[in-house]
Amino acid sequence: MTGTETKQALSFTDFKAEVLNDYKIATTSREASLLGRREVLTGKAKFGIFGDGKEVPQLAMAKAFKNGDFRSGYYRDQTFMMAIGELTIQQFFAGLYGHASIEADPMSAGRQMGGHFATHSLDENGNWKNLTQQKNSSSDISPTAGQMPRLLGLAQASKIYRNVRGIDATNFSDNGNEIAWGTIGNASTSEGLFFETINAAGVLQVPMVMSVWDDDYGISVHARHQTTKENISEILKGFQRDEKGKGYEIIRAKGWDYPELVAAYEKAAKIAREEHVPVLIHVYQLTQPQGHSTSGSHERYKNADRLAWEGEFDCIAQMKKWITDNNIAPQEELDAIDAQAKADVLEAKKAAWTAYQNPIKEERDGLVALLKSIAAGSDNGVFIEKFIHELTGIKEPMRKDALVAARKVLRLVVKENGKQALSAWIKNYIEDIQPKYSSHLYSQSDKNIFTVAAVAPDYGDTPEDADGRMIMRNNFDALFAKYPEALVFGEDCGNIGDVNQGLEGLQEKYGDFRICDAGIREATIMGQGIGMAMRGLRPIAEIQYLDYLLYALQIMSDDLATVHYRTAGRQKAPLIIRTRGHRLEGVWHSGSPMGMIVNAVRGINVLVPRNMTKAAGFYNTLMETDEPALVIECLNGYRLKEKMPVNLGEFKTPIGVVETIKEGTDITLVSYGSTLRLVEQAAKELQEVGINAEIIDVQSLLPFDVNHDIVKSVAKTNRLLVIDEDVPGGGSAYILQQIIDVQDAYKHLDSKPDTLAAKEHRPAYATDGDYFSKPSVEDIYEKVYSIFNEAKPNEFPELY
Ligand SMILES: Cc1ncc(C[n+]2csc(CCOP(=O)(O)OP(=O)(O)O)c2C)c(N)n1
Ligand SMILES: [Mg+2]
Repeated sequence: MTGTETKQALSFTDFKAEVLNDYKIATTSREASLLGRREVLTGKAKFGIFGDGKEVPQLAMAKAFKNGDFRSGYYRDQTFMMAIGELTIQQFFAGLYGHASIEADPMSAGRQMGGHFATHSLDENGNWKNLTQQKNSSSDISPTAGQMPRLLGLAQASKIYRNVRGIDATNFSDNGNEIAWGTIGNASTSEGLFFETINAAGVLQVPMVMSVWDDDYGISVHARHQTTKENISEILKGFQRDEKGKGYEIIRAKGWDYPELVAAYEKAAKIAREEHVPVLIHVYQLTQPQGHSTSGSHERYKNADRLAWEGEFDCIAQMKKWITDNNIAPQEELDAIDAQAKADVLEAKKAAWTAYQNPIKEERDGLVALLKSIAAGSDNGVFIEKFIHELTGIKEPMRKDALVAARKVLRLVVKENGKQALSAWIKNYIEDIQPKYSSHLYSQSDKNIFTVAAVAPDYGDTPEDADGRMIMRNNFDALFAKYPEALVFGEDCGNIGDVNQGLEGLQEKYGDFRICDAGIREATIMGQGIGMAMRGLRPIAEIQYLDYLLYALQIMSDDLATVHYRTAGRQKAPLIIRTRGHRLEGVWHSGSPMGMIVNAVRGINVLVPRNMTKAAGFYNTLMETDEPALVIECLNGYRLKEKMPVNLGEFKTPIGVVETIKEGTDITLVSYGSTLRLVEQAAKELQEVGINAEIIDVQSLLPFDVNHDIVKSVAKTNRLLVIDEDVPGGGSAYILQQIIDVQDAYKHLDSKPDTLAAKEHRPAYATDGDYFSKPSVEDIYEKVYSIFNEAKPNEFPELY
């Protein structure tokens, strides 16, 4: 044998091994889907959504996917996760069962339904791992196209790492060579988030490879109802880069054609990685052998012809045919792989089930032993025995079964000796188990917000007054100098330094990668921030006005607020969102929808500073933490004078701590943001009639008054009024719930705890619109006065 022959022989062996290994992954993945569906139909798992029919393109994508790269995709990608070595069959089933353990189900510790994938960016202490040494997947979310905004940021991070000097990229990037790989279903491309992201990535020229898995359907709805011309790559043709300008490389590949797919992904990766040009791969002619999910069957909406075509063009069947037609391996060898896959999946499934059930059974057995001993000494022994019988009779127990029984039995023994032990068992059990379902909504690392100490602004020997916006600007200057990984972007942020000039001149100083204009596209501005924060940068995403946060609120709520929680602490996105609002002019520049926001974004800190120094202090604090936050600056505060601190970038407003801005004895007035100036004025006027109000600035809505200082004030004044500019029952109701319910302030009240909010409608335009829409100084005065009129009518006769 000559040298060349040996080489060729070896390379064919290698080639064959690689193809067969791919085939094995595909067929194993398929078997997992088939068995997974059965697990749901027999009641062992609750819901199943699988990747069958999409296996082969994912093998091709996995081949081109390198260490350091990121995926942002959706629930069909199990084969890809298996191919990159980040999902075992046992883990697949652990996820399906909802095994609440990060070791058993590394995707989400059982928090997400199966089919939602993730890798670990953080270790168990919340510290970054080296992301350049592993293959990364950002954690999936269920809202269709919700993976798109973050994808943009994941890709943009490479651009920043390649172009901005001075950032310590050790854990995050090798000169920006990483690709962010997106996947989406054909029907989900109908969402606005898809188009917004596609356009933004074209503008930004980021290394993003976007795959559309096109199976012609979105559940039962055919492409003719989804996509113009039923063809996403056809209608995106205008994005193709050409002599007229930069854009995309658009590639089409058939979903069952293994060599075509491998070539397509190789080409796409080269373009994106080397040139930082986004690529769209439209993978068409895919199928869905078992229909959309376990909640229905596709025979209801696919006709016989379609079903027959899907059978023939099933990507695995076609791959098999290609292997045999090209004499890479004989049919028998592939059949043997199929048989092995079946056996492997069955075995891994059993192992996952046992691992999932064993601890639950042990916990239940512990309870049963305790209940037996309690029953023996109880007057209600027979009834308790019945619970024991039922509990032990459950073949596949849940934790819920044990707790329900324990809590019901507790009622039976509440007056007996057995109570003590059972009540202790229940308390310990909940204390032990609850974190499995509730931990990591916020950071539990040593960089959580409570680890940063407050630092007061230092005004030096000769304090100077300045416009609020100058304090903001000078403080940002100090922050950008201190943190090379910090960057800000938003509408009008770059060239003019934001609409209120809080970033004036900083683009010239720090360059247009760090101080950057963005298109008018709030959701993807948010996504840029989420994705870049997930890759170690410290983005500040600016939403120009609070009223327009709604465009981004969905992605804040679904993605940013949940990322740490839904990965049980293994991913984070310490994004700072900067916006301005509360009070200016007209329906869309005066909103203060704080109730909506705090109720939509548990998992994000929500900060409402009353002036620019407080706001700047929040940014300084946040840069030292690893938590996401929304900071709402007062829209009408940029031209108001404040003293200029000398310790710019260093003074820190503590988070979750209220501030008493006026001491008083008669009533506690609680407010935040722009409204406080009116409250202060009203308090002055109330003083004239002998009502001495205490004013508390909440400052931080999430978290809320962690030291419970407000109740201490109410204990002193015995009266409480909460004032804000949201609708009635909005932010003020939230605050009242915190004070009355969480802090138990009702014990100290001599008058009804009250709220004063804006009108139910949006604020009308101009001075009178404002006066008749939002609480005014007179409204606040009269509300407080009426509380005293009720308590002491002689002293405070009624006004009306
Ligand atoms: C915002 C939103 N709307 C509706 C749904 C329910 N839903 C889940 S998957 C799906 C169809 C998606 O079809 P496609 O994008 O083609 O992906 P495929 O399942 O076909 O791979 C729908 C409507 C959802 N998850 N999110
Ligand atoms: Mg589809």
